[in-house]
Amino acid sequence: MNKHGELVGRKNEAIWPDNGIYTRFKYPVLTAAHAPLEWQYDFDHLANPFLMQRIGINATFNAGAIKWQGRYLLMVRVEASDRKSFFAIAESPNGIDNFRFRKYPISIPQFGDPDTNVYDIRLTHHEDGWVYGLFCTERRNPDAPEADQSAAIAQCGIIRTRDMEHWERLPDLKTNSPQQRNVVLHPEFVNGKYALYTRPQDGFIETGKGGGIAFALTDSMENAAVHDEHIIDAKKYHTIYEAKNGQGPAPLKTPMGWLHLAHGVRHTAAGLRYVLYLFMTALDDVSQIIHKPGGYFLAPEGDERIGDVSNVVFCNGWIVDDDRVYIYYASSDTRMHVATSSIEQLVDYVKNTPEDGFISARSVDNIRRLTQKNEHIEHGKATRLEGQ
Ligand code: M1P
Repeated sequence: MNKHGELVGRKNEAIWPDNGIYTRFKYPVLTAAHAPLEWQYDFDHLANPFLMQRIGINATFNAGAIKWQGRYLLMVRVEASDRKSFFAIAESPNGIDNFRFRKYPISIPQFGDPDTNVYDIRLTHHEDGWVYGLFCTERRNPDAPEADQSAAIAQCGIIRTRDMEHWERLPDLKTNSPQQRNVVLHPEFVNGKYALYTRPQDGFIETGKGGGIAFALTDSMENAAVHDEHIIDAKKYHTIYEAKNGQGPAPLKTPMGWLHLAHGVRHTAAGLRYVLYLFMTALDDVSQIIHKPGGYFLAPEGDERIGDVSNVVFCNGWIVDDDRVYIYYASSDTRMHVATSSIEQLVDYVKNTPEDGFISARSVDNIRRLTQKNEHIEHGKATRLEGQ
């Protein structure tokens, strides 16, 4: 078998011991090297006598996810060497390895002003029957001076499909915020409307008075427009989400509430650090947070720390299959990984992990309380042994 075939067909291995919350895997599920060779090389010997790579693939990351007709599908943000991102679907029979890209990347229909760049799609199989893909569409800020060639405007683009093959483009989401990123569609109607988690922000980089996870309703997805966004999970001083945060994939329904996965961003001397955290909203009010563990759920480890944008983990796709949850996260804007858990474990985690007390003294209290509890358990064991 050739090297590409070996890489794509490599069996993944769970890493033990895990932390009781989720299990990581040894190999990334997708890297730039997984991209089909046909995308990169002209195999016509006469036209390409040196067998030169004609098109470079730089990274495969930030994938939306869905289980479709028995297979695990990732709708991956592929970034070519020209820095443009696009979407391509990779499929696996088991969710942890053997992800293979479909023959062609997806051609997103244009709507109005063409997208300069598209990224970070969230897939939602809505109860209206459509699978929606909400993604970030980026265009140059037309008001930026000529000297500034990096000022951009980010907004939420929308596509939908019934077969994961053919995509219909809908008009971009309209909001009152100058910029939007990390917009996610809730899978059920709320009060007869479509419900969105949004991330309003004042500037492309600086979030200003925005930067938290907001909630909003729209009457339709054909002309999606929200008039009122209210922040339900704000950025906060000296937490893992002090700079900004964003909803990850669409929330998962459990008997106890809706499980949410999000990313939080903090400042460090070495730049921004992105980690993942979980929270739960109420079944009867999907904008009401009822459990929110303190700290991060998953942070970059080992090789995950290094990449094009180091010290980042980002997740916009997870799949629940019976009770098992497949969490697809990207590291450092470079490659895709999977971690597995279960609904039961994740619900236990959100309910029983101490909340953030926002001051060091409360963190110490939590550790002392747990240590004392363990002391009693040890003492009880010793007493039982003496009595034997
Ligand atoms: O580089 C880290 C991430 O930065 C952005 O995320 P956010 O809008 O939350 O800051 C996005 O560009 C994302 O794709 C990227 O992974």
